[in-house]
Amino acid sequence: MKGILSTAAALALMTALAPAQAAEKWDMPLAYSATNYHSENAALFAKAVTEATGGELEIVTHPSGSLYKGGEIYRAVRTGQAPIGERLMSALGNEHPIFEIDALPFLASSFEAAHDLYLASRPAVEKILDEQGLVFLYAVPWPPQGLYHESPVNSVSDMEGAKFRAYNAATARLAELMGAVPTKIEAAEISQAFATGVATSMISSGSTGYDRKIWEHVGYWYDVNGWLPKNMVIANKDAWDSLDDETRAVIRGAAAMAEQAGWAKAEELSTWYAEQLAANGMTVEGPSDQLKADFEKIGEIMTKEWLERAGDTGQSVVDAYRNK
Ligand code: PCA
Repeated sequence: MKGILSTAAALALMTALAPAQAAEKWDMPLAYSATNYHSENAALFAKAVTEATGGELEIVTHPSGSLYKGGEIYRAVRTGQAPIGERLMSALGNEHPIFEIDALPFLASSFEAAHDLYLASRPAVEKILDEQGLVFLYAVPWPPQGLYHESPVNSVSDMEGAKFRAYNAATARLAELMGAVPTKIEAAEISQAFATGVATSMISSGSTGYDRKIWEHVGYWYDVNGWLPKNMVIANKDAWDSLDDETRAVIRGAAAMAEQAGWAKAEELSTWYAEQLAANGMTVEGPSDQLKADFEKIGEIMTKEWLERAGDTGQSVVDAYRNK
């Protein structure tokens, strides 16, 4: 009797455990709002993987920095606390200057140029990620970056002393070169920073201004159109290596789809976001000739400084991009 019972108990236990052992769940931290197209795109990617693997690998997205804040995601994935995640590439300049290449003012300022720059830099990015125990999956751009400010800006000298919200070292340096005072603040904390007067200006896309209802705090957006920074999705290499070939192929396929859809979406929404800023009462304009010239000068300084830091790797990527 005792033997039969324990056999039955063992069987019940095995059936209960079997699916749980076979199926795996990957939590995927994201830094930006659930309704932002990057997050929606990542959610579609996650759903595609979950469905194509029949639930064997379930990917669950956690937007708005709810699982890890933007500034923590890279480390979380690298150390394996999260198997997969999305991070703004240009915020990773401390890891390697190559990650900042898409935040250099006026190096690539259209979607087409940004895509060329992406293709030229991807091999170097993949190599560096690999050395850090990470697997590159896909990257999607933000729309072109513009200047948000509380009052009209005709030249960079109008930015003197402004409290400037920066999202990476490059935008902090840009603020310094404008004579503004930078503070690094993640997108999720923008509303609070502007509401409390910690920041009064920033450079970002129409997308982030729209997500954060920036018209509640500032009245002007100048479409400087200087660069298109990207978010990338990366996986932890140990987690990746633990998957079978079939599952990895499914992820690669879903990543390629997400990348293509994401680039198309960013471009499609770019004008729409600017229209929404205007519809909510903001003055939305191109930069004055003076402001544009000032930014171009700053861009030259920043590119020169970056090339000094990025060495041969940086130079060869810039060459590959320019000789395309
Ligand atoms: N939005 C992000 C990065 C670039 C962008 O357009 C942000 O402001 O944090």
